[in-house]
Order: sequence, then structure tokens, then C-alpha cells
Amino acid sequence: MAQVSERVSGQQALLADVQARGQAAHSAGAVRQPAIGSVNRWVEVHADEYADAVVQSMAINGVDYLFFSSGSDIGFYQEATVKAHSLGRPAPKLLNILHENANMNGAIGYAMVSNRPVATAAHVEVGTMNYGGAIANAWADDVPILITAGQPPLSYGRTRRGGRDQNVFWCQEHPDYGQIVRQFVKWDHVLSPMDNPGMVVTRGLQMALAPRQGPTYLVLPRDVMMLPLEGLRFPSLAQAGLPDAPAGDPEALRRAARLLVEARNPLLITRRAGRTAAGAEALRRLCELLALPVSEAPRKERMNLPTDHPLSESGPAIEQADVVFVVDNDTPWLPGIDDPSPDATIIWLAVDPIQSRFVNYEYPATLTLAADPASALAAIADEAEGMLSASDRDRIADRYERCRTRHQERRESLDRAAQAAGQQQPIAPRWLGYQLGQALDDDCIVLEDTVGNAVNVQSYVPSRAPGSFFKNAGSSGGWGVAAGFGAKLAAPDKTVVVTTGDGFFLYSVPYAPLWAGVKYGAPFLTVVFQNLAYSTGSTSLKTHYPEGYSIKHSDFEGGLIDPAPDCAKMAESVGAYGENVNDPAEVGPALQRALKVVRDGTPAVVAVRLPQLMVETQDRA
Ligand SMILES: Cc1ncc(C[n+]2csc(CCOP(=O)(O)OP(=O)(O)O)c2C)c(N)n1
Repeated sequence: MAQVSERVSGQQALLADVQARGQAAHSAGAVRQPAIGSVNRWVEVHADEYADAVVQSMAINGVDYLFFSSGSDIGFYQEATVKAHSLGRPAPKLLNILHENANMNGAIGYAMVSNRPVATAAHVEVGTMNYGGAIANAWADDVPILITAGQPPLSYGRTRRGGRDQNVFWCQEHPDYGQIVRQFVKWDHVLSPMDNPGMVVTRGLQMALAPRQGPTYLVLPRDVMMLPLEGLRFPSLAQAGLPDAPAGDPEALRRAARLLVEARNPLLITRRAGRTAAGAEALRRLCELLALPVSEAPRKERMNLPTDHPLSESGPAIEQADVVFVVDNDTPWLPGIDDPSPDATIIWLAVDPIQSRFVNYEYPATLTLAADPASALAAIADEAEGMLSASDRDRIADRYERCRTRHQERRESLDRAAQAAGQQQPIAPRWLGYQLGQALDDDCIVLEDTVGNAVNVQSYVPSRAPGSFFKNAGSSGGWGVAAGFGAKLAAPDKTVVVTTGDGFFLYSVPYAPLWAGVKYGAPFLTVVFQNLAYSTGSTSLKTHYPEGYSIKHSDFEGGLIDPAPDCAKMAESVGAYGENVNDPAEVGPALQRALKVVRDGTPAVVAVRLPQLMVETQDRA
């Protein structure tokens, strides 16, 4: 039956780690309260105030980094983390991030690449709001982040440590902090003096890590965080437990296997089957067994099938497929625009295949499998193996060969098109995609944050190993640069490369993650596809108002980023390396120079000037 997936064993590895950290932190004699019932088995820590317990609970529960953006209400974090480290107690490393939006996007990048939980800290309601759209990114990508924010103290002046001593505290008070983010988190809570602060952190992380994973929000009033303690016992994740993703109904998995074995012209569509290494491996095995071609267009969000695999992008058009197998993809086609045939059999597989977070969902389904994709794909492959007749195997082998030919033809045609565009001035977008593909090797992790140029990245930049490619599932622009910083923290031995348009580069408050990359020795390369426009305000506008007033009379006012900001100087201003590239012959050498700088320890930005959208023709792969 279902094999144990890496995501599941990842949970178990995390629990084993938590168990070990709890034991290491355990210190007898620090607690005065009587041990009642199961309390006897809880982790026990030294803690002089609530904040000490909060940071120790984070670390014991597997949080290594606290992405922190300053505020008068959250100084307790600075004190508690350094105090813990000075006294040899567990605590996450506090990272000073100069803007909350970069803080959250950095935490997302870290969690995506490490497959570990992470925590953030920001100043009251305004810091929470500055996390901004990045919270929606965490929600959309199921990222296990314990988001925290301070809250102004309620204690009357001079009556308690941390009490009201600034005018600003009155205007920061609101009836319901959780309401700010409740549509984007799985759980939220305001820490009260009655709470066990260690247990509350465990609960916030347990909720974040339980499938379907996602962010949680914990609000920490300053005076509560400064309340005294004399040690504390609390359950860690290892004691509270963490559920695995469902393995799926064996009968339904068998039915899926039968439908796929009998398919004549199948197509598998995925974005995130490779969210874990086990998922990518199970996908490859099933696809090879049944010659299932895989489509990741128009966007993939993880490395699923290696880009050089014969089954990659070598399948039929969706309307030609008789069986469409949708694996971890919330919108595999646009209803009413590029639907599959009404006669097609449609199988859905995801932890939450009906996308219960969406309000409307009009996609048809023949079979809906609610299961961890890694274990379910492995189980379907096991079942299918036993069903295949000799004639099935011959038919499937023929299909495999047809896919191999189509894959090869597509690759050659893409490469020819790029080489033919190699002399164009301004630089052709596909030439940049192609040159980037040539420059990167299997040592690289790519974080892809382009919009209009996604096709040029996805077509030319190879990703072969699990965990080597990430794209934001959310829609809040400006994720990439900060996520690159977080990714490098998670994978210090890898070369991290971010691809972004100029619009989202600027949205990413790039100085913040680049500065952090310099300060914390976490170098990464950012490649800017600089087309001096937002596709939303230029190509999109033209689609909807081709003869409109804006286009005729204002030259796309609101849609262009012209004059061009100097991205290289922005990088240099915080101690990173920057290059602007205008010559097509310089694209490859500039990328190589920047990669060397990054590998030598300094973050780098290469901004490549492309034809301006709408003013010159966009090159499509
Ligand atoms: C926070 C946020 N604000 C606005 C948008 C709307 N939006 C979607 S794509 C886009 C343009 C992105 O520009 P750029 O990164 O240069 O990409 P390109 O123009 O090359 O497609 C904008 C503004 C968004 N996704 N996120």
C-alpha cells in the first residue's frame, strides 16, 4: 500500500528533532508549580518571564529563525533571545529585517526550502499590516509560519513592568487584532496572563504544521510578555503530536490506477507534486510506468518532473486528453477558456482537492482523492503495476516514444528560437532565459517571481533535482528577493538565484533582503527582467482597451516604469554587487561574474534591459 512520503517522514524527523531539543532543554528544579497528571511528561525550561518561555518553546519546537522587524512593543524578543543564547538555553536566531513585507517573504522562502517551521515578529497592528500581501502568499502556499506581532500594554503606568509609558499605545489598541489577518491564517490568539506561554507557542506551531499546513497568528502584549515566571513546563510538539497527511482511500486509489492504466491519451497537470522529494520521486515513477506526460504550464510552483525528462511538456493539448489527472494544482485550466473535453475523465489529487479555502470552485471531477500526493502517487503506481497486461505495456511503450520525440522537438525548437534572438537589441527576453539556463547548474535553487516572462524562465531554466525550483503560489508581488534571502539561510551550500520582473523587484523592497543578505552572510543572485513596465498596466490594459483613451492619450500612464530605476545602484547602496546589462553578448558573462561574486559571499543583482512592454514587441517562448 501507500509508501511513507517524505513529507510524512519529514514530520516525523521534525518530531524526533523536537524530542531531542526538549530533552536538552529539560532542567529539573526550576519549577515550583506542582506537576499534575500529564504535566509530568512535559518539557521543563528555565524562564524568568513569559518572553523567555516563548522563545524557548519556539526553538524546542524546531524554529531556528525569528524574522524580526523592530518595535517598542517587541523589545522582549531582543532581550529573551540574546539572554537565552548567553545562558546556553534554546532560542531561535533573531534576524533584523528592515521591512515587514520582506520579513514575511523571507520567512516563506526559508520554510519552503527547509521544510521546517519558522516564526516572524512585527510591531503591533501596523507591523502586521506591513507584512501585507506576503501573509496572503503564506496562506496560498500552505507555509507553516508562526506569525507574531506585539500589542500595546494595558497595564496602568508604573503599576507593572512593560506597562503604558508612551502616548502611541492608545492609538494602537483595537478590539480585535486577529481580524486583521483572520482570512489568511488557520488559527489566531492573543496571549493572556492566564495562558501557559510555552504551550500557546506549541499550539500555534501544531496548527501551522498540521496538514493542510499554513500560517498562524499570535499576538503578544508587551506587559504580558514581561510577566514573571519561575520556570515553566509545557508540552512540546513531540508530546502534543502532529498528524500526518491522509494516505487516501485504498479503493479510490485503485480506481484511479485503473482509469490511468486504461487511458489512451492521458495528461497529468501539476504545480506542486514535487513539494517534497518523495512527491517528485513518486510522480516520476508513476509517469514512467504509465507514460503519463506532465504539463506544468502555465506555471509550476516546484520542481516536479525534471525539465529534461521525455515526459515533460510532451503531452496532448488538454482538450485532446481522455484522462486528465490533476495533482496538487488548484486551477489547472481556465473554465470557459481552455477546458478539457466534456467527455474526459478527470481525477483530482491533493490534500485538499476541492480547495476548501476558495469561495467558488466550478471544476468538474470524476474522482476526487484527498491524500498526500507523495504517498497516493506511490500507491497508485503500486496498484497499476499489478494491473498492466502485456498489451498495456506495449501501448504505453509506444506512447512513451511519441512523448520522447515531442519533448526533443520542443526543446530543439526553443533553443533555435533563443539562438536566433541572440543578437537582438534591446535584449530579447528569451535570450536572457536561455543564457540563464546555460549559466545555472544542478547546484542552484531557483526562486521564480516573474510574471510576463515566466514562460521564458520556465522554458529555458532547467530544474532537475527535487527542491531546486520554487514559485510563489500567492499573488502578492515582490516575494522573490526576500524569499531568496530566506532560501539561502535554509540551503547555505546551494547557489540561490531569484528571477523577477522590474515591477516585482521594486515591490520587494529590495534593499531589505539585500541588506540582510550582506549582514548575515547569505548571498544570492537576483536577475531582473527589466522591461520598464508592469504587464498589468501595459499588455493587460491593451487587451481590455485596445482603442482606449489611456493608450491613445496617455502613453500607458500607470503602467510604465520609465525612466528606469538603476537596479545595480540600489544593490550597491546596501553593499551588494550590481550590474546593468544592455548588450546581448554581455548577458552570459555578466551572469557568470555575478555568480562568482555570490559564490564568494556577496549578494548580487543583474538587471537586464529588455524591450519595453507594448512599446516594443514582447518576445514569447
Ligand atoms: C502586491 C501586489 N500589487 C499589485 C499586483 C498586481 N500585479 C500583478 S502582475 C504586476 C506587474 C508586475 O510587473 P513586473 O514584475 O515588471 O512583471 P512584468 O511586467 O514583466 O510582467 C502587478 C502590478 C500584485 N500581484 N501584487
